[in-house]
Amino acid sequence: MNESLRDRQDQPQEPGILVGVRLSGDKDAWPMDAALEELEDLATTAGVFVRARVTQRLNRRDPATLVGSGKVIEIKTLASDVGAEVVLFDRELSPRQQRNLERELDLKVLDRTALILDIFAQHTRSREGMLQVELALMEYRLPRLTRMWTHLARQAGGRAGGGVGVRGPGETQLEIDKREIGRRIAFVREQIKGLKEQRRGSRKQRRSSGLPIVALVGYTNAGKSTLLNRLTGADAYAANQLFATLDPTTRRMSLPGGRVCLLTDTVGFIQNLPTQLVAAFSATLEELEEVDLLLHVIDVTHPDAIRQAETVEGVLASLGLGETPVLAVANKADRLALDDSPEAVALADMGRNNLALLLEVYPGIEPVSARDGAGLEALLTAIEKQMESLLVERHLLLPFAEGGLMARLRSHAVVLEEAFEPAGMRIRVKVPRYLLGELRPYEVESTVADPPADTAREA
Ligand SMILES: Nc1nc2c(ncn2[C@@H]2O[C@H](COP(=O)(O)OP(=O)(O)OP(=O)(O)O)[C@@H](O)[C@H]2O)c(=O)[nH]1
Ligand SMILES: [Mg+2]
Repeated sequence: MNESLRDRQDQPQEPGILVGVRLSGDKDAWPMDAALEELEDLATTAGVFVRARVTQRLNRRDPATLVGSGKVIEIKTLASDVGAEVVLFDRELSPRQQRNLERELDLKVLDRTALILDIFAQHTRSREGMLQVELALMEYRLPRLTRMWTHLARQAGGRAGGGVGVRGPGETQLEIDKREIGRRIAFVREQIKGLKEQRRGSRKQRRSSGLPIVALVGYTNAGKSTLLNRLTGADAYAANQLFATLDPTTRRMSLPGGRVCLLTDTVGFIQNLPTQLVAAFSATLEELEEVDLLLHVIDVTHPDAIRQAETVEGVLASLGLGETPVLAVANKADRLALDDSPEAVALADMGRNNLALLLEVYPGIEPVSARDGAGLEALLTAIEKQMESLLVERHLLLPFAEGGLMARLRSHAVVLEEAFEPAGMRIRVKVPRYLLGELRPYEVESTVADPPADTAREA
């Protein structure tokens, strides 16, 4: 269990238990222990204090209650022994299974999807994010509307009330009949469409600022927002919670050579993302399509660092970002050096072991500490080098009247040589591709014997 995650929770906590279920045919699934650790982190983030765990391996699922009737009785006894009020399943429950389980256990029963939705409902702030979460909640709850749910929802009456799984902007809708919800779903979809257009507009604007864009990606809680804050002086919300960031921030970042780029945060990834949330995610992840470089932030001290990194790679590939250059960052390296307590020693050992494994996959991985700043200069230099490798070389004769363009070249490009001539500045420069169109009118033949422009890319 993630003790520090639990320590920082400030909201009232609901006592609960976790139920892990594996079917014999489950392929690609995370090992039960790792999956339950993560479920506990999700539960803690959502405000549940986990008091016990139950696991079961099944040959076939029971269509009525997922687990067998004997297990249901075991869960009920355990829940009563530890005083649990909520039972969390590490597996999607059908609406029927959820209803039956709630009836038989006489407790609130939620699955992993409901838990993640609950966290999203608590953490999102932007209008588009709220609408996306409302849509996902309505779609999730519609087939699950039962007396118990509507009853709880009525009690809730606000974003924070009602406990885990019944919060969020959707709950007032639970009091209306399903047809009304259907109408609301259509309305929210329209609103989202409108906001999406707006976002495309502002994205275009950002692109036309001409600055290269670097995006922080990675598993949830890896330290992306902390790194953004550290590198740009932003004050984005960073916390020991899963999905702390749902509405990402973008800031300007200066590189050691004086060039400037945009650094943008993103929503954290997680294994086995519930389908209802893929749309909500992909909305913000669309922004990644135009990114010049991805910084893959890995919490090198996490017991599942390697599996998390693989999950992130999988999500990036599924988003069609397989070709975007990636620089791996091994974050929380400050925790590798602690040596005061046995726990710290064990953590540091595991972290070093992770780092060694990661080095095999990402030979250029940069160990850093977003918290204390160690390794960040080397990281910035590596970013700059990566960006430069994406530049192409051009020879230009720039009229003196184009002072603005010259200034942009100085901040966006690498000027290799320059000389005054009567007609303007003759310069040899390495430029990012997005400036090529603008520079075309001023391109001239090389005067010195230089390598042809195309080979400059590999330089
Ligand atoms: N020790 C240590 N802790 C760190 C470091 N970087 C981040 N953290 C902690 O890790 C936790 C998560 O940090 P965030 O920056 O919110 O992580 P994130 O990747 O943005 O997470 P989500 O937005 O939830 O996906 C916070 O408690 C940070 O203080 C680091 O370099 N060292
Ligand atoms: Mg964050």
